[in-house]
Amino acid sequence: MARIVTWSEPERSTKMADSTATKHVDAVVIGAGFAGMYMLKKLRDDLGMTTQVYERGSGVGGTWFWNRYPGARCDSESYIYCFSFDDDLLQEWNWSGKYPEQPEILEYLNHVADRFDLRSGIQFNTSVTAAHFNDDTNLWEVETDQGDRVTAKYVVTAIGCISTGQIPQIPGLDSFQGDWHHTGAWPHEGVDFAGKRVAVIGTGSSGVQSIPVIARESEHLTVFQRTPQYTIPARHENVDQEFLKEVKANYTEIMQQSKVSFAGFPVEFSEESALEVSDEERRAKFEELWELGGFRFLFQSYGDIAVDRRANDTASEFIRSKIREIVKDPDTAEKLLPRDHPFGSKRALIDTNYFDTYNRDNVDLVDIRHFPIEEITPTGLRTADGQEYEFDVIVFATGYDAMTGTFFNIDLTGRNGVALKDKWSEGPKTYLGIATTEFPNLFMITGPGSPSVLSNMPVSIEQHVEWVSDFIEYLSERDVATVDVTPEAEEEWVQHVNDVAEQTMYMLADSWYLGANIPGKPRVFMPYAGGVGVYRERCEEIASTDYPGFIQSEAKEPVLAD
Ligand code: N01
Repeated sequence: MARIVTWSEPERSTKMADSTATKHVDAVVIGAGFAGMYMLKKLRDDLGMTTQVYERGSGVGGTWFWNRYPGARCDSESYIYCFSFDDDLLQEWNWSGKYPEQPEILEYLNHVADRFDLRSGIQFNTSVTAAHFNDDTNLWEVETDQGDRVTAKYVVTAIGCISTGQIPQIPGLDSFQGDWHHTGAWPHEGVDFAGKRVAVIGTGSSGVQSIPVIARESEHLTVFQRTPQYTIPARHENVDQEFLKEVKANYTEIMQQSKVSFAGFPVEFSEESALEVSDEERRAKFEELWELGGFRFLFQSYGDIAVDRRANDTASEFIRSKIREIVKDPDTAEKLLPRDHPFGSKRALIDTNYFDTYNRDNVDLVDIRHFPIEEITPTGLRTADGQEYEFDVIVFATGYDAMTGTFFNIDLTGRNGVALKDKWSEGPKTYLGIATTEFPNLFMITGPGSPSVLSNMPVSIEQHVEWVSDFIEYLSERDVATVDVTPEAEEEWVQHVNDVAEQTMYMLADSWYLGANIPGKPRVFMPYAGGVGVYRERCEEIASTDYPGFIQSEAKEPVLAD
């Protein structure tokens, strides 16, 4: 088993609520990132429900509160990485970077919290430890690590998809005399790398973003790579103010286009085939998109690179040729060439000077595919070929127990005490990624089985929050006591999620989408790959036809627990 990163802050409140008192609210929301913040606004302000949000951090922001590693920024362009629900908010906020940096996103979310008085509904420094559905009262009984006891008709999880960090279980970490950090639990005061020998383990999004910055700041950097990556230059720059003006003049249409698009971005996807053009034409298009930078290379080159291996090979080989071109040392270039999975089968990456970083004199690359790290020693680490390395700081960019890990950190039980962990022991099972059978009145924002991590997150988050809040309003108007998913609807959806995934390249890589990064985790493709627009249509159809697939039980007076 991997070690799970403990997320805590030194300033954590010592105040404990009176553990004997139970309060009642209409809804408990877990988490105060994009999802929890908007959910609070919808339930408390728009529907007038008593709503309590619990957030483990000392501030809002979720992912963007915790991920303060050097180089952390979003891969979605800033003008579409934001809420769209309020026109004034869209108009008044000015992004400075084309791809927003972590501090700027956190500033934005703090602005949203102030603007809509969200902090008053959030209890910070508080982790929900348990949520049990009581079959007699039809209420959720929620407990926190601060001693709170609360009953609620509804529980909404807004816990993020990638929020439980994992550190591989390598013996000896406790003996290490230097400092070590996981990218997702980065110290707020930052880490001073000056004059230090640093190891970065992992070359996913967090590694690829932090490696170039740490290389500049440290005396020496050694990167430990298990799987080489395809990554495209981001071509980051300051936001063009003329462009921003144009965006603001057309925000409604831009956001609407994103909502019905494939991945939550206002771009047309190419429908051309990479196999129906000449080699010269294809190379010219790849070159043009490489120069333009960002996800365009994936979205706007050729439609079949996501589904056809031969088409994909053309893009994969182009990127390999770029790596050979950029990286001067042929041995290092060779180690960096991704060959064991197709482009786009793991999370697509964009970078700033990633490959070029390996041309620096103070950077080394160690391939740990064949000789894994065997032990962390007091002074560094040792790999399976007997090589010893010495470090002052080790950075774990080793990812997350994604999509399900954070659910399992909560003792979550539904009808008849069934534990979610047991129910999902062979992989997550949901209807639409929003609800799961035997867990009545529990809604998940961007849960497994929804487009979530395969999309521009704020677009998918807003869609879920609005759908769930419309559903809760519908249920309240009809005085429904509990709503649960039918086993048939769940089975059918899970099958559909699997069928769609089978048609994609995603099945050809060992990725966290499939749980492959966590030893012992079932190999199941967790997000929904059918696209944001198609998914939205399905959700809307369900909402407009009295929610087939859900069982609405007759109203009965809830009995408040003592
Ligand atoms: O984590 P990852 P991440 N021994 O799982 C390696 C989002 N995100 O934090 O590929 C050695 O992608 C692992 O190797 P391998 C985004 O959705 C977004 O980087 O499994 N190595 C891999 O290289 C992203 O996908 C943004 O063989 C081990 C790395 O560690 C997701 O978060 C920024 C290992 C982990 O990569 C997670 O990204 C950051 C072991 N035992 C994150 N275990 C932006 O929007 C793992 N590795 C920009």
